[in-house]
Amino acid sequence: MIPRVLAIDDNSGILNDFRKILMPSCNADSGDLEDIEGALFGSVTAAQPSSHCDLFTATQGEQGFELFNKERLIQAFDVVFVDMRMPPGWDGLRTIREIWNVEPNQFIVLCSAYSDYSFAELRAVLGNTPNFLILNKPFAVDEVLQIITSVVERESDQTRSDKHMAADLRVAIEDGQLSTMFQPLIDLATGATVGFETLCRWEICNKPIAYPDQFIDVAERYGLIRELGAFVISEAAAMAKELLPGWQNKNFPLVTVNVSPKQLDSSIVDLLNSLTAKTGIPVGALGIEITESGDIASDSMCVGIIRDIQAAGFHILLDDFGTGHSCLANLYKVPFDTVKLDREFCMGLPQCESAALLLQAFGKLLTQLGKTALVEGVETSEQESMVRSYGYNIAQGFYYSRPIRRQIAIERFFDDKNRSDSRAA
Ligand code: G
Ligand code: G
Ligand code: MN
Repeated sequence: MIPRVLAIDDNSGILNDFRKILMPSCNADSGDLEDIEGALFGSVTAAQPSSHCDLFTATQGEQGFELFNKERLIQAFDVVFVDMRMPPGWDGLRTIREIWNVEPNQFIVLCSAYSDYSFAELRAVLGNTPNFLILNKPFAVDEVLQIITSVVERESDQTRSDKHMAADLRVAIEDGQLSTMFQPLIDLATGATVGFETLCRWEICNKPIAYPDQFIDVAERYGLIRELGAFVISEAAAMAKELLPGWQNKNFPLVTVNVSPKQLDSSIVDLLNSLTAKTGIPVGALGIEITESGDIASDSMCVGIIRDIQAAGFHILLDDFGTGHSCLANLYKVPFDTVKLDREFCMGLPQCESAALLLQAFGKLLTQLGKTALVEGVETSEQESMVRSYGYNIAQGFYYSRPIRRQIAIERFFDDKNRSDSRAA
């Protein structure tokens, strides 16, 4: 892949030199600027054909940021070079801050001819990030090429492809390309659908662009999980509003939504409250599934926010319990209403005796702790009978349904309700 580079400098002579170094096959304006080129870079003939980059240039900070913001949506930049002083507009520091504001992992090289700030001062102002370098002017051709080569090579193929996925995902979020599916949650006592888990999808014409396991992880690492989460939560609230007339089991939410611990900041409580106020759904109709990644119980900020969400009236579920970072202390230190046993256990049934024993013991424990016990991954009627006998309240799995589209989910919910109504009558 050809490295993508942006150079922002108010000296058009320097930009021209960047063109000569990085786009040797294109003829930059030659002639009048060749004199200063020698002074700054030495000979540009050192550039090899392999040094070819996709180069973008701007002469002012604002203009450079606008170009960055537009082009990053098409493809991420590998390196951005920013001049320190660019009167009359934004200086280098302001420009860098604006760029990091929209793309926190962008690798940036600050080019400075003057020691306006010491390296330590710049670090103090800009924060300690590995994605930052200072290049003192005048610099040599080789230095520019080496920086670009090392940044590009430093990144494994995986990192580069993640970075591109992050750029695409940002566009997908902004352009409304994400969608949601809903998987039924079944009351094991009555067999009725009591609610749905909301699951995010990234598809075009029903073909996945990427699976949630991949893009949720990328969203978390590239600062996109809040925007993605806000979309999914608003879809969940809209779904809950549709289902509201059929809500019977008020101890259990109509719709749940996955929230990763990285989304847990104080803004999430405001977001949830404003959505319930806007849609008019009772807060208890929404459930928040907290994925068990890391040790939530020892993270006092995380626990505090979960408590705030619960105090506001939302139902809290602990997701994927029993695998990964499962911490038993979560069961009493964090106020979960429902615990979802990871599908791994149920999928071991009926052959695996240990899985059966663990499920049985956890079922009993959760009941004694006063939690709603939900088991995931039910794929057969035999598994269903077993988990029902172990005291689980709610089940989820392919035996009942795969995640389905919203309209189908709504029809199924009200069909189920009609059936259970006629059973009761
Ligand atoms: O739907 P699927 O089984 O492919 O989902 C894979 C994983 O992605 C699940 O563990 C699920 O919790 C997670 N996931 C799906 N949608 C969302 C979402 O909207 N937000 C978060 N944080 N995780 C999600
Ligand atoms: O981790 P979380 O509970 O969010 O995962 C939900 C995902 O688990 C769903 O999107 C779905 O794709 C998957 N899932 C749900 N039920 C089953 C099941 O019975 N078997 C398998 N293999 N996967 C399931
Ligand atoms: Mn989940």
